[in-house]
Amino acid sequence: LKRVAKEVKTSRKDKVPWFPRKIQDLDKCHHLINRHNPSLDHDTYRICSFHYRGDPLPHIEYTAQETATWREVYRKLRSLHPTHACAQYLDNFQQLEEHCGYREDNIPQLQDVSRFLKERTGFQLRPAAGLLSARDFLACLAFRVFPCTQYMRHFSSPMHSPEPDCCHELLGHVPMLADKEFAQFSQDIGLASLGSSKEEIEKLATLYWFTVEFGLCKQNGSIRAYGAGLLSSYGELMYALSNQPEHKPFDPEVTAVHPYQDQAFQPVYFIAENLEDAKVKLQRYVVKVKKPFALRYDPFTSSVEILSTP
Ligand code: HBI
Ligand code: FE
Repeated sequence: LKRVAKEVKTSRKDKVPWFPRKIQDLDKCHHLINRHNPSLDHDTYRICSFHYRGDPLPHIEYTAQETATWREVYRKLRSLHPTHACAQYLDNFQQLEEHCGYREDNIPQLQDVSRFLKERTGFQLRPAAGLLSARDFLACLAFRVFPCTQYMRHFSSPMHSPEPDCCHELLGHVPMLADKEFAQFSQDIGLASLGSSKEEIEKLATLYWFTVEFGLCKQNGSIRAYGAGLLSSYGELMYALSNQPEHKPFDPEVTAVHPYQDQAFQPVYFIAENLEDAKVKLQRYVVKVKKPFALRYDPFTSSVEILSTP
């Protein structure tokens, strides 16, 4: 108790919010927002549990109804991807079909997907019981851990889910997390968030929103989607690449403070030259984020070293 009191006192003095220093600390990063979503029926909650590091990823027996919802979403999205998704997404999706049981009649298991990602980019999945706070969510990315919901959206609206669900994670995020540039980009947003102020977290969450969720990029003279919110939404994917919304070039300074929409389609999307360019631009942006210390990620121990303190 004395030690805790001392830590609280020190962190108050320095005004640095607590943050995880090593991957094991992520067990303390699962604060949920809207814990009980009325759109998810009672049965869904059999799939919402807290997960601690080291526990095996739960194997879920999905019901016939859940699998039917998956099939519908899978078919519909797959018909659009060849013309709307970026090349990295398409290539990795093919790998997931070969190695991880991605099929219209099978919902892949997180254990298999996590093992695959670990081999490709070092990312691993951690089951999440719902929407995490931005701070906790971004902190996980710093350690190449991706929080992943495992439950299925309600069957009454297969093409829409108000919260992330396994369709969004598996069909939206996972293929991109197997890409090296994208993995580094995601981790860099996460590392920038550690110990940052509330205002800075808000900017990083906005950057995350317009890139990892709703990002577009140029590819061979056309525009393609790499954001998971687009790749997992038939309606918004078509709309984003139509001439209806505004398209602006990705510029972290501008993107980080742009208002965003989480109840309807975005009025604006940001287009990156390519994923590597987005990564380089983000790296230039995050070094300017003011913090009283510098951090270095050590991949051998999955921990962050504090390089300088005030
Ligand atoms: N939580 N489980 C989960 N999945 C997300 O994609 C997610 C989240 N919390 C916050 C969040 N995304 C973003 O909107 C940003 O606030 C980081
Ligand atoms: Fe998401």
